[in-house]
Amino acid sequence: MTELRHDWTIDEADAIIARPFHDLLAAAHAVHRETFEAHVVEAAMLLSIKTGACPEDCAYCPQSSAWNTGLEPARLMPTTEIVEAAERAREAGATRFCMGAAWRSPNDRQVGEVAAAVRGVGELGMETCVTLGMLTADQAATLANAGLDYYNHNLDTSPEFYGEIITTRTYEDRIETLGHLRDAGIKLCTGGIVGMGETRRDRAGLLVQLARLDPHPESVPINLLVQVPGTPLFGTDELEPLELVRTIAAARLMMPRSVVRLSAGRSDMSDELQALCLHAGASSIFLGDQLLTTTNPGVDHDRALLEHLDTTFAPSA
Ligand code: SAM
Ligand code: DTB
Ligand code: SF4
Repeated sequence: MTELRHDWTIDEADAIIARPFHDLLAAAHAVHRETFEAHVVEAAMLLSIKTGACPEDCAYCPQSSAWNTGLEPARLMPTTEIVEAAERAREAGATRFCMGAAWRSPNDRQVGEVAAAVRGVGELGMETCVTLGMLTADQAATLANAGLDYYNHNLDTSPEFYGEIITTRTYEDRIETLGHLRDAGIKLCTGGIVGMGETRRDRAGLLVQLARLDPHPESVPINLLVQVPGTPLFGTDELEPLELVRTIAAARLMMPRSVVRLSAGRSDMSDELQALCLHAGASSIFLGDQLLTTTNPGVDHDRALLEHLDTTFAPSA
């Protein structure tokens, strides 16, 4: 069993990503099989529970109030509606229900309302995940008391490139929230986005930040940038697709026991590219035809893809 390490350097990560393609994939797939059943994929489903009108200026995000993307903002959804959506997700085969809110950092009343939704979804027997922006230690404890399983809080890119993408918060702000979540005993879902014009060394820098966390995040989402008209990153040169595969393979080798999720951007990926990403060590996807505000392949498409790969969705927890 591969030893876990928390002292990775950027040069090491860069060298892993640069390894000859078939060597890199063979190594990553072998390490993947140490921990995961190669023909099983976890299915999560995502719901935007508060949409748009976000005060942050993330250059990739259609929900920022800084950009004109034509997105219709929506206030926080009532708990009953959230739980009904979770029931539909469970029927579609999802085992984890992820609730996203376009806040920079929620206030205590908002955290309390989301905690009630977490309780309601948890009672369905589904794993719960929320992503609400930055939290205080007390707010993390409130969510833990509601039985929250995972919190998504992405580092998104390297510290060096971060200022090109987001100026309304710092890298340190994100690391601080990850610390509060750890202290509250909530599992971490933290990863980032590739294809934003970053260098390979930036992608290595992101992976090093994630793999230096001790313990490693339980869940590492790798998003391919979804280019939304009106956002600053619309029109960015497309990432050479195999760079996504290499990044996932490196994440697998650096965080051998973390679940790597092939997250946003799958509507823009061929089935063959997705198959390579799953072979390289991704073992979780978002089900359904919508992520937060952008499209996703849809349940029928994903069931057919998995069938072609002799792969099944993980049974409910
Ligand atoms: N507002 C909270 C935050 O930023 O942490 C939670 C919601 S935010 C939309 C969740 C994540 O979605 C971001 O951290 C980012 O990695 C991802 N994301 C947002 N827009 C994206 C896009 N256009 N393409 C790919 N990933 C995106
Ligand atoms: C994550 O890393 N990606 C998901 C989930 N965690 C919250 C969100 C993707 C959002 C893609 C753009 C959109 O749909 O708004
Ligand atoms: Fe706001 Fe999150 Fe979008 Fe950034 S990624 S603009 S914080 S919703």
